[in-house]
Amino acid sequence: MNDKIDQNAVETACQSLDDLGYAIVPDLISVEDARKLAEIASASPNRLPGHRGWEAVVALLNHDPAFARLVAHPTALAIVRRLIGGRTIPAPNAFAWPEEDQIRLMNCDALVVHPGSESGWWHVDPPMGQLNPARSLPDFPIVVNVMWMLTPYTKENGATRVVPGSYRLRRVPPATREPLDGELHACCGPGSIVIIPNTTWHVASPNSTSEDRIAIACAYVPWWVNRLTPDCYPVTPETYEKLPPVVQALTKHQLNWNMDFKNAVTT
Ligand SMILES: O=C(O)CCC(=O)C(=O)O
Repeated sequence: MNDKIDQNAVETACQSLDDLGYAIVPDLISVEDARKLAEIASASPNRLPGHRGWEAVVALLNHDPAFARLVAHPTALAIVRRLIGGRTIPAPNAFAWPEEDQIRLMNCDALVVHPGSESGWWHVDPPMGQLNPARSLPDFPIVVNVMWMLTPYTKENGATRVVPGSYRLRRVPPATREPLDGELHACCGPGSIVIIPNTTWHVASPNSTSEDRIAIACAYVPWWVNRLTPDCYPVTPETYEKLPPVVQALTKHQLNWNMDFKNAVTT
């Protein structure tokens, strides 16, 4: 599969991220390809439960290298680089990190909302919620979550909700599962992506339909972050050997991660 960069989509998404703090890019892969990937993800046994009815299917690259296509999609990577890649041109007093190593993959997991699930809690992704709450959050993201919709994303089946503009508030949302003023559902079709930097307030919604809602979350960090939480699962050396070069470049740091979790995993 040779996915091409869509420069117009990159510009439109970056404008939306600037204005609203999130972006939707429709139809980056076909509905049929999305359906096949949903089937593969659903067959993986590596699961971590979250709130009732929600679970993460973790370390998908180890389950099947087919997910490398999503991790490496050039349109998604171009948007992520703009958000967290940093400078590309050196200055006399500031070097530029090599462009090909500016971003790295933290994890590639499926996020499944089962029928009858409850709402999640409003949050911003780590490490924002773990920073000193007496201080303002940074005004730049440290993690960018690119969520690939493999099923439709609707109000009824648990589309992620966001509060547009919340990244300007530079604080963690209230600890609630209730609707927040200004919230909206990030609705779109299978094969689309929703991009949520970890400065934007968001939450998983309840699923009142009879089918799973399935997304693949590819979370990226800048080169200066290695492992964000101890329970990020690394690609195995065997998986690494099978990955295309662009995904090897995004995951090579994971080869140094151990699996020796000393604390309860975070979900
Ligand atoms: O599954 C969802 O809709 C949201 C997931 C989420 O909040 C997260 O991955 O941080």
